[in-house]
Amino acid sequence: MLTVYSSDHRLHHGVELKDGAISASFEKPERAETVLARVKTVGLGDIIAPRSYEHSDYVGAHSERYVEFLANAWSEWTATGRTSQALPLVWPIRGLPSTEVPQFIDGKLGFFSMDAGSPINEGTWEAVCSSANSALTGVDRLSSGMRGVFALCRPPGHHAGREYTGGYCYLNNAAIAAQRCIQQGAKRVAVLDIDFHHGNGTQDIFYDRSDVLFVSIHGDPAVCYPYFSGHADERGMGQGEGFNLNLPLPKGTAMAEFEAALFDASATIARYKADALIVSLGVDTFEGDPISHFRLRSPDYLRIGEMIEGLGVPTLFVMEGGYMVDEIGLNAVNVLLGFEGRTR
Ligand code: OKP
Ligand code: ZN
Repeated sequence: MLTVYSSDHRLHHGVELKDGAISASFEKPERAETVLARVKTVGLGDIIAPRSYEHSDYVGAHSERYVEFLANAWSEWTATGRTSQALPLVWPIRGLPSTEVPQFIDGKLGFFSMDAGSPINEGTWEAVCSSANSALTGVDRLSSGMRGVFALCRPPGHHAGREYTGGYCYLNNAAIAAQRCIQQGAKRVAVLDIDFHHGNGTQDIFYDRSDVLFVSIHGDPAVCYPYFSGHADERGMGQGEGFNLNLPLPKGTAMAEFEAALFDASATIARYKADALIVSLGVDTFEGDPISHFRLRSPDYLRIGEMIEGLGVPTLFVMEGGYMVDEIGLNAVNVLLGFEGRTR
């Protein structure tokens, strides 16, 4: 399987607010390096750099004003004399009257974010573009006839909505990829999100559309981040009604129950008869993940890959979460080996 990877992801690194204190972010450069090392160790296939794309290639999944905000945020922030990372501190929660985009950067940061989990540094935008460009390059390879491609994206994307950052995410790489498939003539695209956390951003982007089916297996939002999205009764709206499927599972879920949910997800995707499949590949479902609450074990990821292959659809894997640095490479690449039938 072909891997698309850019070392530009290293330009982005940040800190996070956790347990009431600032600490180094779990979403760190070593994550992608560990996955890349595993791709090489098993000889998964060629590794190529993404080509470059225009900002307009991110519009569709996102709004133009949001992409502009991201591109300019660091320079607007530093223009006020600040030198450390840009973070929001006030949000347009329900009940506050104004729906206008503020003119000052501090207001914009709140307007265009769901939480304080996506800090912006000097190199953030360049890294974010390289991540989205890896997904876009993956789509372009799929359309030239490949059965499966791996976009080794970092930072991740599935919490980023049409107009907001959140949960380490800026541009929604999977959604940008799905949108490109549609632009290139696909009639139906399915996005399967198997990261531990609900892909609220992808759901947001396609919620009112029937040309992109979104299916997500994740920790129950009653007790898991992102808390405000991911319940089973969120099924889409308007044209998109019935084209959004959430399969929340309790904390502590192991492979037997996860596999049953993946079976249901697969049946829904098979009925949809998708022309292309985008997999939001998070491996924070692993039993040792430091910020998540499922109990999958390393061999389980081979089985997951096999089941995804069984759908028989050209598939782009887009890297999302996974925070136990030592095993993230093993687990992510196990999904890809399972897809390729290399299970022993
Ligand atoms: C990004 B991805 C919960 C803290 C949540 C944000 C998690 C973002 C996960 N204790 N912090 O879906 O892997
Ligand atoms: Zn996650």
